[in-house]
Amino acid sequence: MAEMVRNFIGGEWVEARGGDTFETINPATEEVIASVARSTREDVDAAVKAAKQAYPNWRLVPAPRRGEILYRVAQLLQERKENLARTMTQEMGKVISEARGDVQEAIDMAFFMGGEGRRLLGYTAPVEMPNKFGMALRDSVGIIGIITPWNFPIAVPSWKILPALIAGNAIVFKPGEDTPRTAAEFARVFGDAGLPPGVLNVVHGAGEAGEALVSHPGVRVISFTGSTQTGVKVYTRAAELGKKVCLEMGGKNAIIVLDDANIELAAKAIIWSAFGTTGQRCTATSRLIVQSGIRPKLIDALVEQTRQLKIGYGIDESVQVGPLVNRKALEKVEYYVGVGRDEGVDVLIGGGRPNLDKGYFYLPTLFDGVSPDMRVAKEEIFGPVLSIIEVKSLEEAVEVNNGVPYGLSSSIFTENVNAAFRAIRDLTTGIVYINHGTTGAEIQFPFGGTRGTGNGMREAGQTALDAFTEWKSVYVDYSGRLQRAQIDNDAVLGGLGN
Ligand code: UN1
Repeated sequence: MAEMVRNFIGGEWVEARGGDTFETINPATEEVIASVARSTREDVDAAVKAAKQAYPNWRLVPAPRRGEILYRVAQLLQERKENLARTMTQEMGKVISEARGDVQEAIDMAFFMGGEGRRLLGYTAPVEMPNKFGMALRDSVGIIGIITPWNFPIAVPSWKILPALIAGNAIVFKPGEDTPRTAAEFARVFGDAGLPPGVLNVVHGAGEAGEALVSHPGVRVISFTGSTQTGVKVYTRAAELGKKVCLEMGGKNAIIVLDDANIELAAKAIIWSAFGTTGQRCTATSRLIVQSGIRPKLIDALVEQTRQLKIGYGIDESVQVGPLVNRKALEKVEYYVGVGRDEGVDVLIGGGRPNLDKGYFYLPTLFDGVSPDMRVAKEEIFGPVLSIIEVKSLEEAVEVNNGVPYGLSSSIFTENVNAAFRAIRDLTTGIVYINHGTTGAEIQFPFGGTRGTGNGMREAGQTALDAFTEWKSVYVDYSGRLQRAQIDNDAVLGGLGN
């Protein structure tokens, strides 16, 4: 019997008010895992109400105390890491070692943001008059709406929930509809760590719940990670309502390999970045930009290593590539492989489904002979497909790298320090790697991208706090009299004259 996954509202596990449900499916076995509350506007309303009730007390809990709860969250995540990872693999298909890494990112973030409880730094600066003091403080915003995808079902929510909490906000969280059970177990950790009821609420569901959250007048900030298509809708709707939005959307990330690169290192990094998580990372490598001299040897190595990848159910420790998350995702990959073929690419390996009776699997696929203007070189496929583009020089490689609508991550393999530093200067992505694949960002640095990847905000690091705080500038006049500057200002504003 499939279990029931409920909403978490005001510290209680509750079914959707209308009683509707949907199913979550194991993409490797196609078995139903759980029946899940399908939330409507009413459920979102109830969650916002619970958050509103909890917020006034939570914002007054001293930040170091809030930080202690986050440390406790980190410890519980450590204790439950294996179970959380297994649930994740069952629910969305990434291989178990990667699922452990996903939970680890949340642990790292909880320790990091717990520490922010003793910082949340503002600043003071000199002021113009004697006996006057000025400071800028980070203040909480209120109720935060968080909408996340299924591909990093614990890491990505943690990048939003933890900074929002340390800053003293209350949250309504709508997780991806493919990973509700993982999200529910993650939310349980916060309750068990002593977070007061109503500070973090979870509503499961699809578009309707998401739309209700974005449109709710009680929610001041929306932090969204997901597809560009949905992200743009979120941004548009939120703009009408004057809300602050933090967007993390697609990527079309490239690894550049120059002739002088360490070929073994480059090949391994390309395989891992392109086919890890079955290519379903926004940081995944979907383009290889390779200089002509090294190209033949590198391609031989890639074809050989791709052939050896073990595909299957990621609960098995020896499996390296799991399934796509659902049938729709699989069909999207099939569609794009068709587009590639029509555009005249050369399919070096893959290009079809493996011989397995069940599951949404697709063979890791290498496209050669790709030119930068092809659709497969510009559009996000979000699957195990790597497009290989040949270039003559570093300059051309940089131009190809930068010439896509996205700007999340990029990488260059070279042993030449001058080339590496030129790349750091000229690659226009939010994240740049030297001699390392395009994935694996660490939580203490800003995470996010340029161009169509986002809207200029960044997650992780201290910059994460920018989405979840308002600056409050405070002036304290301790002179005990009306000072000259104040009179001057009043004169300007109120026409008092001198
Ligand atoms: C994502 O793909 O949505 O850099 C996040 C990485 C991970 C996070 C990726 N730390 O690959």
